[in-house]
Amino acid sequence: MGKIAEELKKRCGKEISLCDNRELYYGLLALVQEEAGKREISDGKKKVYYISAEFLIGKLLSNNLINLGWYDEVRDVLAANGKDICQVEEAEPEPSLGNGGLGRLAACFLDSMAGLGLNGAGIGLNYHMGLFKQEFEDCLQKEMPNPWIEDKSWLIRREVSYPVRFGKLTVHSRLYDIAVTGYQNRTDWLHLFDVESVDEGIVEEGISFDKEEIGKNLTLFLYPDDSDEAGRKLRIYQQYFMVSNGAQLILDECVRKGCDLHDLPDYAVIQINDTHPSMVIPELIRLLVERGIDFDEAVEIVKRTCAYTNHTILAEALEKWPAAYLKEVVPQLVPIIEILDDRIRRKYEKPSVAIIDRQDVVHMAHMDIHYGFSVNGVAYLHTEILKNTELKEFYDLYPEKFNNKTNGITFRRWLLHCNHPLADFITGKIGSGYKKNVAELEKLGTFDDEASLKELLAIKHQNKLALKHYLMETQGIEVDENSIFDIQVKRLHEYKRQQMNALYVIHKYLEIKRGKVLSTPITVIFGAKAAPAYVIAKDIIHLILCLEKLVNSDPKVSPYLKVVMVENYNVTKAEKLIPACDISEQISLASKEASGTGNMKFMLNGAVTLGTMDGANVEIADLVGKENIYIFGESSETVIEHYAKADYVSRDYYEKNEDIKEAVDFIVGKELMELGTEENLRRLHDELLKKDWFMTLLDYESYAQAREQAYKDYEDRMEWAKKMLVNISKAGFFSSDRTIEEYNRDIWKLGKDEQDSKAE
Ligand code: 26Q
Repeated sequence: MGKIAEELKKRCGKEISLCDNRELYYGLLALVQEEAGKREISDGKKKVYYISAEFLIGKLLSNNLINLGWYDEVRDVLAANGKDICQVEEAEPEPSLGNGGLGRLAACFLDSMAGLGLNGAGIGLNYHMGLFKQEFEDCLQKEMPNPWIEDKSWLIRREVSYPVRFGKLTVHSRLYDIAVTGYQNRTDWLHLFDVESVDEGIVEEGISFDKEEIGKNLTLFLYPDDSDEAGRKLRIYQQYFMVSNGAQLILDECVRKGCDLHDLPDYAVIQINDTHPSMVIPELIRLLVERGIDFDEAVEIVKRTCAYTNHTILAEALEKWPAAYLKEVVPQLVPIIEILDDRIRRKYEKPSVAIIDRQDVVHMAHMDIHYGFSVNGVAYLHTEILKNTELKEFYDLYPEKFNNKTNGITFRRWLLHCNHPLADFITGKIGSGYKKNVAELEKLGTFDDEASLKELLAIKHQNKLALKHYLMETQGIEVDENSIFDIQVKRLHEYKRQQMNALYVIHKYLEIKRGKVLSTPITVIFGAKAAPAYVIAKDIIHLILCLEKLVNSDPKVSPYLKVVMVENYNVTKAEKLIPACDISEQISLASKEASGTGNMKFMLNGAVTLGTMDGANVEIADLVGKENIYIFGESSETVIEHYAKADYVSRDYYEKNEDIKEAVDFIVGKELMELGTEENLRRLHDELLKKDWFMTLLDYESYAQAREQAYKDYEDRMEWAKKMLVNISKAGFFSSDRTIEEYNRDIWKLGKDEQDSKAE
């Protein structure tokens, strides 16, 4: 018996063949945790702290096994005992410590940091319920709590606790760590802070709870509903709790390494993931002064330690807090923020660059830009828009601070783990080198002979079949594996324009009804959660669920068209959907999607993008060339101009185009009204006709055209397989290893001695 089998048997306390999947999961968890603990990266003077309100890590077992190089052996040991590793994976609950892209990016970054042997850590919060679990009832989204912490979990309780003061209330934290195993390398830690007084019992109906009892609710949920005042304040409590703990941990760690706090920037660099952790700036200043450093110097030290990443240009997502809230929740920070603001006002005339505005509202991003040394966007276009439009006034002040870091994804999870057949195919063609050095993926491009392309198509088919079974098992929906799988999965937001996709579905439904059948059937798959208080987003979900009912139960239409709205879309579901995708919908209004990272995952798994020139789609288009992507829609310049002139009128497009009019009016037609709720459907119809803030109708015509073209091209299977091959072979650029190397080269500058690329 091999060593792993023996050790696993020991952890389980009985023969492997006698264990159930849960017992095996716990046994493997214990084994992995022990091994990971032995590989800690503790050397190196300077360390990067990635501080983020979200780490959407997904399930960890398989990913850790792959990174440790144990996966194949464990799979074989289990199989030899009549067990299936996929079933064991099912026993693991998914931690939902993030909303979407920003949180998932943080998780990919940790994986790459550890894989590159960088001395780094994540700092965040241990939400007990995480993001809500989505259920569908009467074609509506219902939010339910999503507890994920079991008695045995990846969390390691540490004997570390800090006091955190909120005015008169002081709470004491508790640190939990999760090991981040690096691919063929060593371990970094994700530090998640919690309070022991949290009470899961205060959750009432759905995900509502008493927002006043801070001690009981502080780390209960990820971003509780911010639609009322108590919710917004709770968010400030959470943010301060996170940054105060983080700052105390960082200072302690540096001092322990022998750092004189005057030299903090030689020991620590703090990457602020969007503005959610921005209070770390005044908090660090406060702590440094408390530890004897002069205020002016503390400001300079912090300025050389903190770097800020912007993930959005949506005005409503840029955090601003009324100073009155801060005075109530974190009174000790307010005088500091006032001094920081006062210095800016003395130096720069423009009121628009102040930190505190005339309404006494604090602009978190402004504080980050003035008092950090780096400001980065997350894709080329996004950074250009920040520099030239959104943050232009700041760019004029500090051009040297601005830089781009195009997002990336970890290939370990998004290829090696989620798509074994494709990973094996690639390894068979070009060897394993690409797993560590993604640039080697380009070599795959030469394998465009008929036999290789057929293999590639067969792999896609196999993955579609697996998804078909999964959808049947989980939602009882039958799809045709020979249809085109056209997928849009991401958070629900009007700017991402799931409603445009839905309008096309309506159009197709009506065409088929009129007898225009398709040579290849289509399966349109959606997956999306809407923020609980985002009314129109929930109306769009309602529309999609009504369409799902209507289309799938229509005997004339359903052989050609199916609609699936995947319930509770999360990382685990993404891992099943992405490998099975033919067409990847990336259809945001140009200028609005900072980057997108789903687009990269789909590309890597051999899907062809249908998208606008937005976010990282621009870079995908550059890499694959226009034959291998379907681009449509107005450019970001045109869109930005429409906003500036306020001259977009959706009704004009509705009146001009018969297809648009028909599809839009179908939303309030009798078929859907019979299935759905009038209030929701009517509100959505009104929104599209009277507002359409994200210009759905502007791009509809060119969208429908591009989509038709893609479907037509799909018919030539060999030509399509070539597009798939190009997409996969050009995906190397989007490895988060590349992104992290750039962060380190340009921002963090961890020296060579902080990097240790050898496994122990
Ligand atoms: C702000 C204020 C109050 C309450 C909540 C928020 C809030 C919460 C979450 C604001 C933003 C977020 C999340 C943003 C996000 O996920 N952005 C995405 O980041 C990805 C990684 O960079 C990009 O690829 C996506 O384009 C971007 O939308």
